[in-house]
Amino acid sequence: MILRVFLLGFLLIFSNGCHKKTQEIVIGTAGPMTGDQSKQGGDIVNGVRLAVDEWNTKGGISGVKIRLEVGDDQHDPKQAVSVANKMVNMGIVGMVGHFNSSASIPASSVYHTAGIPMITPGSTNPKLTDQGFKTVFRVCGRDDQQGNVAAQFAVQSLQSKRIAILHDKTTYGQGLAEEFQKAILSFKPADTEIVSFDGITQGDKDFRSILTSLKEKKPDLFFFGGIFPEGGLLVRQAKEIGLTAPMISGDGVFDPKFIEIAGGVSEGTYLTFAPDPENIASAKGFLQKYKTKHGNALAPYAIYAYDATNILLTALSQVGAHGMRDGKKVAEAIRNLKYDGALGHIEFDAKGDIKVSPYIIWLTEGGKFKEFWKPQTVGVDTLLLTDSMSSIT
Ligand code: ABU
Repeated sequence: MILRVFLLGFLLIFSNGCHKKTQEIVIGTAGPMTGDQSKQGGDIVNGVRLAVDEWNTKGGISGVKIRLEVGDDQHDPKQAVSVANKMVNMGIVGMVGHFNSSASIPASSVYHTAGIPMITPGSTNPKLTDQGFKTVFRVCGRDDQQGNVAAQFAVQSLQSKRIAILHDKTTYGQGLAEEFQKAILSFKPADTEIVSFDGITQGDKDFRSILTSLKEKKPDLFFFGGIFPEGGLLVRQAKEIGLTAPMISGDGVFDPKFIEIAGGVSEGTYLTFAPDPENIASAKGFLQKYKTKHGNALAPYAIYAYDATNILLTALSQVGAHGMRDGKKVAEAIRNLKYDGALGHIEFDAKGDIKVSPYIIWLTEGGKFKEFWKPQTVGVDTLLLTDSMSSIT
């Protein structure tokens, strides 16, 4: 398999039967490109493509152009493995993806076996980098970190006493719900109780029954581990059945589609995500270029895809034409990078996680997401407090 990658790492194209040959460096990206989460998949492709186009405008890597292959895993674990195998056979020398943890984790075994480095822009489940694969990286935070921040907010700021927990039974959604629950319990709040812990089925459209049972538990807050399609419906249907407790959720719900699906009742929802790139000086150039090309709609993970791609291409350029076919060498270059990108300074730890992961709490207000609260301490990691924090009330 590694030999195949070696041979295909530079794809040779013979055009029109003549003997002109064109070399290309092939990288891949993958995520949910169709279906209910295609907004996130599309944002990721846009971020990756912007970086690839910029490199190609400057001549590619040592004069060799970069070609991007896009895979649609439909956030399905089996489809993700199939996409990963296709990517390996197409000779990619690096993967920016996948997006869903339930896709990235099984796909990572395929890339690892083939010796191909992968950097996910958005898979936050801890297992991805806890597997010990030296070729796997992420530019986002982890769910033990965001679960901890959500729990601190619930206990310290909201002073919630009765907390219900829902999740979508996926690797990400259930994993995040468990991290939230673990953090709440670890704080040992004397008079705070977790009143329920239940799963819904991703793709279902009617959650009124489970929300009605949840309402009977009289929660003052309900946590949801999952993605925006179900997050939006939960908030809307909670309102319909008279459940007044606010929802708190994670980065998977952080998308304008959540507000759209909730249909005007998303106000007062709390979400964990990183601080606003609009307030980060290093992000301004990316945001300007992205908006010129794709409009002003919020694309939360596009900037992560952009930085992940630039990190991969920087590492490939460092190891050179022969080194880029050696995934271990490329991974070592990624691990040793001190990269100043759109998101700010990025360095990886031994596992492939970013060294600093600044989760905060956002609030849905006036039909928009607004930075709302930052934690004082985080049990899992140190926070980078950016200049954006000054705007938080
Ligand atoms: N981090 C949010 C959604 C992607 C994932 O499954 O991790």
